[in-house]
Amino acid sequence: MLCAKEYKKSENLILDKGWEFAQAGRNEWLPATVPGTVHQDLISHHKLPDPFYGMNEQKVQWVENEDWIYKTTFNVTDEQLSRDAALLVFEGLDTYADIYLNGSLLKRTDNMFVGYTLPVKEVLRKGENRLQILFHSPIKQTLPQWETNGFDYPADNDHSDKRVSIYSRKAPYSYGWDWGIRLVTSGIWRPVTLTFYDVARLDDYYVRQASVTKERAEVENRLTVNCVSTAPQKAEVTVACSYKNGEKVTGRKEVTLQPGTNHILLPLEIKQPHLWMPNGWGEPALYDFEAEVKVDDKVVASQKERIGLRTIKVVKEKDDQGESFYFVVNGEPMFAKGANFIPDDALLPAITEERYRRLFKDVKDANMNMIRVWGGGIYEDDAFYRAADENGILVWQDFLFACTTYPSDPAFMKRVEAEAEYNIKRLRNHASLAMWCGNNEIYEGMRYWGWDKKYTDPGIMEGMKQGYDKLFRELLPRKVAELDPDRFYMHGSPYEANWGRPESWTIADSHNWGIWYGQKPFESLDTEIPRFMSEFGFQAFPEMKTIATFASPEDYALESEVMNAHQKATIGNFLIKKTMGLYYKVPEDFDQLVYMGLVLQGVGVRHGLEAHRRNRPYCMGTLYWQLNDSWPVVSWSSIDYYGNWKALHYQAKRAFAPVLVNAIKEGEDLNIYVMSDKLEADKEVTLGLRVMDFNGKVLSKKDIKGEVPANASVLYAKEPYAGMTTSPQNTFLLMTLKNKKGEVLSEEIYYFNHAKDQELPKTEIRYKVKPMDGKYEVTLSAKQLARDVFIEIPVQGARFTDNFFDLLPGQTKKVIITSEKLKKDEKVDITIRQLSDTN
Ligand code: NHV
Repeated sequence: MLCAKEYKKSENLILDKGWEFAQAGRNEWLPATVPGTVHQDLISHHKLPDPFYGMNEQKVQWVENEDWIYKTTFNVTDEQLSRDAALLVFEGLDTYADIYLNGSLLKRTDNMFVGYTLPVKEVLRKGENRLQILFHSPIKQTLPQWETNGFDYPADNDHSDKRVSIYSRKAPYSYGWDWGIRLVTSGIWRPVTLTFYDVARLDDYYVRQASVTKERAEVENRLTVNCVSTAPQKAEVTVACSYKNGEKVTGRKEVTLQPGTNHILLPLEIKQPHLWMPNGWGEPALYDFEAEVKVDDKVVASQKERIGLRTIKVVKEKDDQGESFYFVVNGEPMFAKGANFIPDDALLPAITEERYRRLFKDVKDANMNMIRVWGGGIYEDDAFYRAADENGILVWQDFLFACTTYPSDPAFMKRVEAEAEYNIKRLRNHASLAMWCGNNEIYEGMRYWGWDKKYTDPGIMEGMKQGYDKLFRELLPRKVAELDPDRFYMHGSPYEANWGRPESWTIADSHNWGIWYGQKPFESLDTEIPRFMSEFGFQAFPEMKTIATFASPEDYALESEVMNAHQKATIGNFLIKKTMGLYYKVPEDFDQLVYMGLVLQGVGVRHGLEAHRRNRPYCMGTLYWQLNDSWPVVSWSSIDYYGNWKALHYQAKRAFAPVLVNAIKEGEDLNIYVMSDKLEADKEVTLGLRVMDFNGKVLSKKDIKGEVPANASVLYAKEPYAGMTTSPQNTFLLMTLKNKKGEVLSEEIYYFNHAKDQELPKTEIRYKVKPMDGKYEVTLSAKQLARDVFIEIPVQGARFTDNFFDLLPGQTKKVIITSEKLKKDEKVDITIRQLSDTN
C-alpha cells in the first residue's frame, strides 16, 4: 500500500567534529580544526613555530610542498537515509582536494574560490560514514605547468623562484606580497555541511531590484528550485518582505515543480520604501525577505535574505574636462571615502565574524562609505558583506587577479567561469555591493611595466594581451551581464589613467604611486588630481607594542634581520626616511623613528584625502592603500594586524568628517575650503579664524559669515598669505566653523611651517587617569601647544576615542580608552609622547 509521505524541513549537520589530519605518507594522525588550514593545525600541535615571529617565515615554507590528508567520521540514521536526497556541501576547499566518502571518489577540486555541492544519498550508509580529503601540494600540482609553459609569468609578488601562483585559482597574496608573508596554505578553509531534504531545495534565491524610487520599489524574487521527485509535484511558493516596524508585503504562487531545475518568479512591490543609505547619509535600512516552498502544506525549503533597497550607478560621461567617474546612490552623487581592503589574515580561517564586525566599525567610525576588496586577496566571507550592508559601506569588488597576466587556456577559463558564477550568485543580493572590477593593475602592467621588453618573443606578449581580453573583456563581463545585470563592471583598475602620464588623468580611476615609488613630496597630491583615486599610499611601521610581538629588543633597529623580514617593500625604509626628512628632523632612536613614521604617514596620506575632497566634483572619490594587515608587518595600512589604529586611521577619520574646513596656500593666498558630504546645507555659519602663538596668545582674529552648501566643496574664504603671521615658526591658524546654534561643525589647525622648521615647546602634558573595568578615561592638558600627542598603552587592540592629536595651549581633552582587557584594579602603564620629544 502506498502511504502519503510526511514531508519535513531540511536537516543540516555541520561537519566540524572528529577531524584528524596527517602528512600524506606518514601515518601520524593528530586532531584537526575544521574549518582551518594545515598551517594552523601544525601550529596548534607545536609542529610549526609561530610563522609571524622573528624570521620563522623561512622555517615554515616546507609545508607548501607536502600533501596532507584530513579525515573524519559521522553517523547517519535510517530516518536520515529515508529522506529524498542528501547533499554534502563544501563552502571552500583550498585548493586541490580529492574528496572520498566511504571509499568512493566524489570529486577532485581545483578552485579555492568556489563551493562544491555534492549529491551523496547513494554513497551514505547507515551508521558510521568515512569522509577523507587528500590535499595535493599546490606547488607540486602546478609545477608541470610552470616547467612546460615556455616562459615565466611576470608575477613579481610571488616570493619564489618558481612562480606557479598564476596557475592556481588560489588567493594570490598567500604566495607573498610586498606586505605579505608567504604561507601557501591547504585545507578545509570554509564550513562543510551535510543536508538531508525531501522533494525540493532552493538552489538559489535572487532578489533583483528591478526599480527603486522613493515612492516604490519593484522587486523580482527569482527562485531556483531543484526538485528531486521523479514526477511533477504541486507546490506553493511564498515570499515575504518585512521591515522592523512591522510593515509587511507578501506574494504567493501555486506551481507544479518538474523534476530537476525550476525557475520561479514572484514580483513584489514595496510602497514608500525605507531606502538603504550609505554611512553619513542616514540609516542603511534592511528588509527581511523570506522565500518558502511548501508541499502538502509543509515547508520543505526556505531561505532568508536581508535586503537593502537602493540604486547605485556609476556615471562615466564625457564632460568638458574629460570623462566623469562617480557613484550615484539613490539619485545623489556620492563622494567615495574609504580604503583598500586586503585579507585580514595570512591564515584565513582565523578571521571570525567578530573581527569583520570590528573592522567595519573602524571603517564606519572613520567616516568612510566605501571599501575596495582588492584583487590579490579573496572573495570575502558572507559575514563581510553582511557587515558592509549593516554599516552602509559600499563595496568595490575586484575579481581575484592582480599585478600579473594569467593563463587563458580552456581549462583555466572553465575554472574562472565556475568561480564567477559561484561568487556573483553568492554576493549579488547585497545592497553594499556597488560594482565588479575584472582585476587589479594587469592592464596597467601590460602597458607600462616594461613587460614588452622582458618578453622579446612577440608571440608571448600578444598571447598575454589576447588572454587579457578573453578573461576580462569577454568572460567576466558576460557572466556579470548574465547573472547580475544591474551592476556596473569594468575590466580593470586602473583602466586608463596612469600616474606617470598627466594627460591621462582626465578620465577614469587612478592609482597614484607618486608619493611612494615616485619619491615625490606629499604636496604633489595637491595638483595630481584624478577623477577618482582608487589607490595611493605611504608606509609606516606598526607601533612598538605590535613590533614587540615579533621582535626582541635586540632587533629594534631599522635594518635588523628581523625587522627586514617584516618589511617586504625593498626600498621601503629608504623612502620613509627620505620623505620624513622633508618635514621632520629624522630621529636616531628606533622607537622615536617608529612614532615619527606613524605621524608622517598620517599627515601625508591625509594631505591627499583632503586634496581629493577639495577637488570635487572633478574628483569624486578617494580610497587609500591600504586599510588593514594580514600579519604584523611594516606596511601602508591604517590599522595594524592586532586592530590598533595607526595615526593614519585617525587622520582619515578627520579628513573624511561630514563637514571639513581645510586651508591651503595657493599662489599668494591662503585659500580656505569647506567641504560637506551632508545632504542638507548648513545655512548661516560662521568661520572663526584665530592666529595664535604656541603659548595660546591670540595675535589676530576674524569671523567670516557664510553658508555650507550640501554635498559639495567650496572655496569659502581667501586670505592674503603675507601678513598673516610674522613668526611662522611659532604660530598657527585655528579655524573654527560653527552653525547658527553655535555648534562646532569643524575645527582644524593650519601650520605655517613644517615641523622641522617650528620651535615646538617641550610642554608638560598633565594627565589624570580614571580606571574602570573595560575602560579608562584619560584627561589631558598642556599649557603650550603639544603636537601629535600619542597615548600608548600595552593592550593590543584597545580603542581610543582619539589619539595622535594636537593639544591646543590651555585645552583640556578627555580620551576614553576601551578594551575588555582593561581592569579597574590592575592598572596598566600609560605613556604619552608628543612631537617635541623627538628632537
Ligand atoms: O606596493 C603597494 C601596493 C601593492 O601592495 C598592491 O599590489 O595594488 N601597490 C603598488 C602599486 N599597486 C599596488 C603600484 N605599483 C607600481 C606601479 C608602477 C610602478 C611601480 C610600482 C597595490
